[in-house]
Amino acid sequence: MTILNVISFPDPRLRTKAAPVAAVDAAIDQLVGDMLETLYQAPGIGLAATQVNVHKRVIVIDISKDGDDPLVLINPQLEVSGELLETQEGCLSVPGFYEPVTRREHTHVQALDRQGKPFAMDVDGLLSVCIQHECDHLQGKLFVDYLSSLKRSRIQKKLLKSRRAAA
Ligand code: GNR
Ligand code: NI
Repeated sequence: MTILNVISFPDPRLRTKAAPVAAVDAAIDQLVGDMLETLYQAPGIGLAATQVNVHKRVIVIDISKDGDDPLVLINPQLEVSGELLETQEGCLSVPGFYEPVTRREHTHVQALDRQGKPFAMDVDGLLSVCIQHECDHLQGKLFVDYLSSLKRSRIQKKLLKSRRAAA
């Protein structure tokens, strides 16, 4: 397995819309394995293929404390419902920034698992937030898009500055 490079805001590749996976084959299994390794190493609670510059509808998530409960979503389809709730969100592609984002409470998701088998689940809480956040990535959307343009441009400026300093 390989740790993949996670691209960060404002990289325009994060704006790419991911294509559906046509077949859950060995190449997709390898991608899922590499994404899980990248997620655990980061560490993070979710990773969308978009963030590793692969523009396919693949997501990996693990919100468990011990990092031993991976959830793989291929070609996810979401229906959100319920109350609006605000959560502090962060993103591996926006390192170091945490800001409140308002989303719907419930998520119904249908997807294929790592074996290509369809499944569905209804979730709330952090898992619901995380699935919505990851599905946004597959559409080229980032949590900073929910913030004011002033906040977003400040974050962009700081990230570009720290990247220049690191280079
Ligand atoms: O690791 C992550 N933590 C997180 C916290 C609150 C809301 C969403 C997230 S997802 C993020 C990992 C990431 O960037 N996934 O795309
Ligand atoms: Ni993210």
